[in-house]
Amino acid sequence: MMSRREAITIMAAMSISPASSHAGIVTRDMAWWQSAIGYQIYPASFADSNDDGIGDIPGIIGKLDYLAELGIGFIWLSPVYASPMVDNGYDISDYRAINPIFGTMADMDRLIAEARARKIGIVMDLVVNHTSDQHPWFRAARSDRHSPYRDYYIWRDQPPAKGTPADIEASFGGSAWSLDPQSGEYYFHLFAPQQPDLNWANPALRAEVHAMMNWWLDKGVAGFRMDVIDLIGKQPEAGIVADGPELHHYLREMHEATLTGRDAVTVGEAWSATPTNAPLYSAPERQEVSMVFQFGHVTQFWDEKLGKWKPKSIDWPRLKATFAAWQQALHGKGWNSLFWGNHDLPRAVSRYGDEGEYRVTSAKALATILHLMEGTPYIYQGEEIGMTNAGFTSIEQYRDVETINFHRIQLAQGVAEADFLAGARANSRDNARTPMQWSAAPHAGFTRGQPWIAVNENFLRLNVELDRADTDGVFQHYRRLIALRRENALIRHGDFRLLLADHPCLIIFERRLGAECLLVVVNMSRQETAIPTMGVPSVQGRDLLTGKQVSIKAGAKLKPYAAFALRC
Ligand code: TEU
Ligand code: CA
Repeated sequence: MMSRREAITIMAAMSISPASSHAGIVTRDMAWWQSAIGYQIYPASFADSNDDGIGDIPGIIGKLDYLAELGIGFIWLSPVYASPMVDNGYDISDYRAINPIFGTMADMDRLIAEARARKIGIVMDLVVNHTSDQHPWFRAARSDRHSPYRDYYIWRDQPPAKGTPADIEASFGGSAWSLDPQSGEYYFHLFAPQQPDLNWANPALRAEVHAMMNWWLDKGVAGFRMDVIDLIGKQPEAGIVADGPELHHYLREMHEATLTGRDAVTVGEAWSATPTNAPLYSAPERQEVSMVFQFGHVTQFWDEKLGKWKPKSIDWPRLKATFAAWQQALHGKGWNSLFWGNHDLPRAVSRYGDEGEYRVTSAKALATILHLMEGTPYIYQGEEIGMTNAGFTSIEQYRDVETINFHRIQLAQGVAEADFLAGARANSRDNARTPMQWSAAPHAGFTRGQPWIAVNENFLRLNVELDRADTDGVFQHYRRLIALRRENALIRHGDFRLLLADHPCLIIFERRLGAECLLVVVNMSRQETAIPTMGVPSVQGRDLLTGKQVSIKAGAKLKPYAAFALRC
């Protein structure tokens, strides 16, 4: 049988587009999600239709034309299910109901249909590592030790002794074991105490999850983003949290029970994934998930002790090496997801670019790097106009459970308020959760009520209306990148070679497919930077993004955050 790479090379040579081909091998080898772009919506902060200050599903429907204009293929919708909202919906109390603050099930059905009419799929957030403590399963479990639901969760009669394997810390601070006063035992939760972990060792629980997934797939959703999916194989008593021994068995079983015969996309969130174990998730023959979100490029710049609260500055040679390792590890073996940001991470332009003088050019440069690698690129809402970190200056402005918990914990440990706030300003999850800036109208056109979290003060000069009207703006650049990927098998499937690996600020790589070659040249610096005498081919031609003639050669000067893509 022909390998995927061979099939694609032949297609490229014959300029067959996957959509227009009917040959079995082509449709099988080029899944729709390998040429589509994902766009993440954080519903509470996207668009508010009824002026209660909270974004909602009708608000999203009202913006579908905007998303279609951008050219996206699917929306990853952060949770809209029934939830007490301790963790903004990542604590679900009913997987088959919509939280009334976001709308109704009829709104949801309309969103699926209206999106489909624009060739956009809806990818649901599948949060099944844990439920809310208000979920009927947990209510039943805690009310009666003999309930069949008791074993849907993880219990022990004593808190673990310090230093024993089960003595695990929760992601939002404190012990992962909390006492349930009702039943007198301790239950396990890797996140907030209101997010009890499900016991995946229980086959009845797994069957319930599969049934729920099928219910959504039958409704017409395009797939799932799987929240912290690398944690479901945990064995807390043995101290095993991520990447447990049963993980891949559960994923294959889930695929078999829900995805077989369907053309859905699945993307697993896997903080523990490495270039070595990532093919286990996404190798097509293993039938697990389409791809994973991995975080190597994120966590490598966290502090050993204080983690995200003390981020290190970006070291481009290290970051380039990480990207190259991932590109190589999955080429022809699995599939990469590509992202700079999401609802848990700081804004891309603030973290990796320049949110000041070079905001627009650096946002475009970052987009060029990401969108011209192999994989499925994801855009986090607002990234397409270069939105920046929140800029909050006091703890009262924050809403996120993680930030608020760590504020309390770290201050109790002697961290100074100002130091904590500096860390939060750089890395709190709320940086990415301020409302979408649509226009210069009050509250950035997000709501006519009082927004649940403050709008970034820069909305008067940074909003969709202004940016979209500018041909040199961020939005139009994303549009062009998306179109370019659609038109070029080389961008979707070419191999990747990093040049000038050690250069401190030039990001230069080549993509090749058959006889085709693309050279990407980016200067991630505030300084004008000359191309060194060795290591970069001399190439002249038209920049595929601006149409301008450029000449890449030794000594050529690149302006701050200049970014080009040309055929070589
Ligand atoms: O995030 C997983 C997760 O580990 C993060 O909480 C991470 O520790 C933190 O953001 C680092 O900054 C997923 C969801 O994306 C997140 O929003 C949820 O809070 C979490 O799972 C629990 O469901
Ligand atoms: Ca609303």
